Amino acid sequence: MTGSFSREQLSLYFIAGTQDTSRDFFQVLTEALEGGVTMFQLREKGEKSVQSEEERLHLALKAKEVCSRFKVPFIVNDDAELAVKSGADGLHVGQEDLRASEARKIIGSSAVLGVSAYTIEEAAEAVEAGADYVGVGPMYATFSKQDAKAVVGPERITQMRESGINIPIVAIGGIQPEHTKAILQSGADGISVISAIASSQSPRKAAADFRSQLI
Ligand code: TZP
Ligand code: MG
Repeated sequence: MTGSFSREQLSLYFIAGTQDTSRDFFQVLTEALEGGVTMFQLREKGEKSVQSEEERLHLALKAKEVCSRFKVPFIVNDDAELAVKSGADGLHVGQEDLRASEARKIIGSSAVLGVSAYTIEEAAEAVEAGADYVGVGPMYATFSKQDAKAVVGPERITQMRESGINIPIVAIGGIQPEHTKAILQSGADGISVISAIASSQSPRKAAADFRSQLI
């Protein structure tokens, strides 16, 4: 795994799995990358996702290949073994997944490690465990995560910054292009998006709309 990672790469972080797209998954991914996505996370989750280990590896290898054409980091959600096997650039874990410190041991020091943090305490723990960035949300109401917690809004990011969390932060949950400015003003380095890009009729245009708000 490679480990070059910068705050700018979090600007427009697209997250998706096959369950999030009604059209061909790789077509959607390619168009999103053409529109200006700066990082991608493969998040196969739920009943409609690909279940077999072999198929997941195939999917990850292909997604990694597509991302590498655009020089965009490829991150795997939850599954450290899949991240290693596919040669992903990094791994993202939630609070209910593998512990961040364990994840770091498995993926090594040069891979990118992202951790979901709902509270200031969780963010501080993630920093301690060696996270490269934290994902904070839900910012707004979301339909893409069944067990999503109550909305926290951009204020939570401001609180984290005020309490001294200084690693890169990416906001998540219900984000539309018009939310971008408020989120960046709260202290985030970028936004992560599932449905506003994955369910769009034109993922390219959706990604470009976000990009135009990020300047
Ligand atoms: N974690 C917190 S909210 C969320 C995740 C994975 C879902 C974000 O999806 P969307 O469609 O951008 O609201
Ligand atoms: Mg998870």
